[in-house]
Amino acid sequence: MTKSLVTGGAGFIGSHLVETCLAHGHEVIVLDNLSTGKKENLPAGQTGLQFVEGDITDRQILHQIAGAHPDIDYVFHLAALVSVPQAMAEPARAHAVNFDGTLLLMETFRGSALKKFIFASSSAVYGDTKTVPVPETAATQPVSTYGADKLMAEHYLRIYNDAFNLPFVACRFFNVFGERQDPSSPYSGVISIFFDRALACRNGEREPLVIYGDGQQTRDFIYVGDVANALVFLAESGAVRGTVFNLGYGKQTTVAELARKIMKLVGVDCDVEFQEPRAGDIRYSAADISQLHTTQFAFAYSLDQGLQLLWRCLKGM
Ligand code: NAD
Ligand code: UD2
Repeated sequence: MTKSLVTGGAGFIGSHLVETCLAHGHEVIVLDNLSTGKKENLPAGQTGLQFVEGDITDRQILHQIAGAHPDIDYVFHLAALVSVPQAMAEPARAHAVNFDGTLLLMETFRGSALKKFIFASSSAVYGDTKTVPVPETAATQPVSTYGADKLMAEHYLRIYNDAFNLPFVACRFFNVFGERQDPSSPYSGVISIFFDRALACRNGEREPLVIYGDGQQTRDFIYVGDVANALVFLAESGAVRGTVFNLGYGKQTTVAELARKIMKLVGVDCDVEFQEPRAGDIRYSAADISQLHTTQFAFAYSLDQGLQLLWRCLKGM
């Protein structure tokens, strides 16, 4: 039986990945410190799923897991301190998790029979690139400590791949959205915030939906179900190793258009307030996904289908 370790498995993307791994017949061990994740995100009482509450920076826990499970096939490494403002406010703390934690995990599996180490990287490695859509070969110039740590981890993965035969795949996620994304922080994903606002508006609250800037900035929004599918596909594809992939749909949507789509789905016409652009906001962002197209992977969803699935879930809550 295939065995997978998912760090950050109780988080937004991680919990979807766990479901996909289980659906593919994997036995799954989740390692999560529940700093932003929740145990309730994981399927309850599921056979083949083991939850370990612990920190990726804890050497002892990593050795315990690797010792108890010498037959782990895949490590999906998603645990991270994901808030960019927090990573800027506390660079050393963020680095300890986002880089040192990743290195510890690589080191734990050096010399093991691991088939692949799959790393959740970010479009943040590019910084404010002028190349849109941006290919993986574009210059990387992160503008945040978060992006710099993700990039440094990619470099180490390549070195471990080449020098120590630890196969890896790194996926640079663009803007991921879907069920279980937490809308509660001002830096939460814009889709979760817009749905939250639109629902409040539907319930008669008068708080406006806020667009920072003129709303013409673009993002490449990708539904979490496709991210989870891609990660498992790239893990299981024997021929794929030592490669970095962009993970987006390769399509740009403006924030204003997104607001319209969400209000239409929810059936409301909320007040929209335009505020000053956010400091450091990137103007245009989209993935060049030619590299992903060299594999047999096919997306199962689209932005509109993902929005509909998310809306169906929120309606039922
Ligand atoms: P999330 O906060 O929901 O998930 C992160 C998970 O990691 C949480 O469950 C958290 O409790 C856990 N965690 C954090 N620090 C830990 C530690 N030291 N030890 C053990 N567990 C720890 O965020 P997410 O959006 O699901 O992000 C998952 C991954 O995807 C992250 O690596 C993030 O950098 C990357 N990513 C996400 C996006 C996006 O659009 N959401 C974009 C680019 C990259
Ligand atoms: C994403 C990541 C961030 C980092 C960054 C790197 C998420 C949630 N954030 O930030 O972690 O990797 O990329 O470039 O994936 N907006 C509004 N109104 C709102 C909220 C947001 O107009 O209420 C705008 C915001 O100013 C931005 C766009 O929507 O122009 C997307 O915002 P976001 O926070 O969802 O994601 P982003 O791309 O800024």
